[in-house]
Amino acid sequence: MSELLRVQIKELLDNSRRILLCAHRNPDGDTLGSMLALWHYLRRDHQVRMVCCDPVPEVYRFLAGWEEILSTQAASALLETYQLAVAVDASDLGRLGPGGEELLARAEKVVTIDHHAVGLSFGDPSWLDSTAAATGELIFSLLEGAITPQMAAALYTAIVTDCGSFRYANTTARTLAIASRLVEAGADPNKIATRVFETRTLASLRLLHQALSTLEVDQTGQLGWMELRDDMFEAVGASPNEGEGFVNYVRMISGVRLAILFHENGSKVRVSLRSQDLDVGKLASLFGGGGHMRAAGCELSQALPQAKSEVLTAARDFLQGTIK
Ligand SMILES: [Mn+2]
Repeated sequence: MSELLRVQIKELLDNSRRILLCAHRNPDGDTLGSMLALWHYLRRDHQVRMVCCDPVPEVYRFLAGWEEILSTQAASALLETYQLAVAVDASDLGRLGPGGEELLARAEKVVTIDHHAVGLSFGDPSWLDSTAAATGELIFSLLEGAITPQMAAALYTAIVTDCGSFRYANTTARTLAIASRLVEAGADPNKIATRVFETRTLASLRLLHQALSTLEVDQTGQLGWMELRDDMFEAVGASPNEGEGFVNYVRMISGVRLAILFHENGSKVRVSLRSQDLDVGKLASLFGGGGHMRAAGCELSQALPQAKSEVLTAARDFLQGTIK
């Protein structure tokens, strides 16, 4: 199945002249690296446009071509039409953010390439492989044989970020084999790790300090949570994406099986869920969200105290096994 889709999508890419590539909102290394690798491949003999509703986080601004990524708004204003649109690392239309659906309507055909465990995808065809640690793995298999050093760096970044530097449960022999091939093709693991994992702004560390001061663990020791609020960002002058990955500090507490980050964002609360052994995708789906078994999220249109209380109640039931 996967092989058939790979061939079919490769043909569509090679035979379409005007192509739109879409990353998901709050872009991470996987969606950006996957999109950039496709862009480098296609730009040689196609008209190709990259779009993302949110700005590229500072840590990924070393990847060649990132400046070419337009906001959804800027791309819409061009009134272009496309023969093909490709959504990378996103199968749910909402993940493309405001204006995403309207932009896709300007394409004759829409395909999705993703590794999230979702029920239904908007793509036709939709290449969904939840055994892949990252969408970057799928893009690698599409472009294998044509990988330049710039594409290798983008795909290595995609993979190393989604598998937590090969530490997460999604890391497989295939993940490592592909990473090895990408290093052979010119990706520099030390340079990428330094940029992505070991370079932080002072504001982001001050933000972490503030967030950690809200850290709580319940009496069972199995449920941990933390808050990130709008006022914290203002207090330290951090940009909106600088709280990325903070949920992992909750996850690493010894004994915690379910880690939650409540990220207040205007009138909404974004909830990140992590676990070492539970299928948190199920918990996220109770609130209309989704993701992977060990990493998922949802968004609630409620004030922070209400959102917290609802999610924590469900989380306790989930841990006790009353929600399956
Ligand atoms: Mn991904």
